[in-house]
Amino acid sequence: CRASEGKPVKQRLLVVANRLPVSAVRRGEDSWSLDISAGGLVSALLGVRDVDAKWIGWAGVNVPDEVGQRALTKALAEKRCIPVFLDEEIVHQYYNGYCNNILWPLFHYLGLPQEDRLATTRSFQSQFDAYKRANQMFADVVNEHYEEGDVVWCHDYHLMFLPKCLKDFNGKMKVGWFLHTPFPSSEIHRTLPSRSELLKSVLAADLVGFHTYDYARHFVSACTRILGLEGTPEGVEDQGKLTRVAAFPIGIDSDRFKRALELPAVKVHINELTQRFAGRKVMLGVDRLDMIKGIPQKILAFEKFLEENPEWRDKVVLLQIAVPTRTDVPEYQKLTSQVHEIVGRINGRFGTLTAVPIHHLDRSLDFHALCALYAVTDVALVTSLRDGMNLVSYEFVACQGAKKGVLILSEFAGAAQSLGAGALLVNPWNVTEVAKSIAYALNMPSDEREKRHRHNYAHVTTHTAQDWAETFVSELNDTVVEAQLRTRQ
Ligand code: ADQ
Repeated sequence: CRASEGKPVKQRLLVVANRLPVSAVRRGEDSWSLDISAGGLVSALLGVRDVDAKWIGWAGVNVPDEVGQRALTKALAEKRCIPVFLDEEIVHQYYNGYCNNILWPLFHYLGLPQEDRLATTRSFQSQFDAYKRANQMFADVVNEHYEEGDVVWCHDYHLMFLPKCLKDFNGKMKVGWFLHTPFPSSEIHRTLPSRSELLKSVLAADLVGFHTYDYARHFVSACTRILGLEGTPEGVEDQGKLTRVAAFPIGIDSDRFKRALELPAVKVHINELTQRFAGRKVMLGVDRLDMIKGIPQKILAFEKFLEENPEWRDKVVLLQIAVPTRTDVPEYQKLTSQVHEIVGRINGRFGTLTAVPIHHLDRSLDFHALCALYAVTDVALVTSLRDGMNLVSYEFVACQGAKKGVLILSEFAGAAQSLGAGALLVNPWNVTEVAKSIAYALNMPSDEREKRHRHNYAHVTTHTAQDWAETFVSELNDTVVEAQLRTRQ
């Protein structure tokens, strides 16, 4: 808190992310309906004490006319959101192109899309130019709303160019940047044609944060190897200017899950699911339908498990809930068909007239349905090929009460660093190993389950989203204070 005339004043925070936490639907020329999405970031920031936060981002819709833009801006202001308007062409080049076709696969070690590798190489420069233009548009909106003393927190790989744009405008602005994906090994980052420009613009921030120590280390070594700068225990130094680099592992709002489990509607749902799957162990996967989540690998491992453990065939069911994303992209359409094909084959192979081993749903579930599913699950399977953190693993743990279910977790998810001692860690590419872990999890003695669960539960309930946001914002404040002190000395 800052004090003003004796009254405490809340720290003003501008949160800048590609997407605002709302979905906007146009109802008329000048009317909009807005739905706030209670994502992890929103609940994290709602829980931060003494902060007065506003959001700046794209509303996810194209609004070409001024009347519509004015009406949307007004409606969003009531939700403490400020829109950045991006036209279709820039969304295509910046968001679909540079962010999702280049940075997303590269940061997850998947390389560039196989089929259009050459086309991507050809269009690289125009997409990068659009990326910089889009970042400048975000910066213009921040600059318009910035007041002295504000703290600006930029989020994710969409906005790596933003810290530089902001500092060019006002060197005194406190700017933090946090990456929600992994930061890959410097050997991977080196392959990016815009490698230096991106690193330099991120380094313009005062504080740079990652989910894990490894990602932070990769970033620092990219700066030392590619830019020739000096890495220090605190971060990266360039001509006397220190950019603090540190790990800030995200968490969830575990109380929200605990409260949901007490609701009568959720209890009814839990009872229904318990009856529906009586006599069978429930295994669960909840993922966005994205290549990084390793869904085909997970299902193939489950098939291997059924092959090798015939005694379990009618005693276990895998529920795979996969929210479709980027449905207009051919690679994602191919992934959907591939998953459907594998599920169909396994159900044909091991199903009976009354039961199938896999229930696969291509859809999102509402929060209460999701909590009920987590609660009835015996074994959760998180087999991401790479994942910045993976909040599903945390949510599953938070919803496990008496059951004390087992978490099988990819060693390539950031969550493996925090839940590693409680979970069964696997290499998702090794289906034989994952199949063995499934068998081990299903047969695990109750005292071992309890011990593992206790470890995970203690972590998830004490490292919350609110702690994450509070720590980042307070360190960002301190960093700038330190920097000012240095210049005064
Ligand atoms: P995501 O890749 O989206 O996030 P994750 O961390 O697992 O991955 O979060 C997904 C969220 O969506 C969870 O809250 C989950 O409940 C929800 N969800 C997923 N499938 C769902 C379904 N079928 N129905 C309903 N809800 C569903 C990115 C990074 C992660 C990082 C987070 C936060 O890729 O690595 O953990 O940001 O930094």
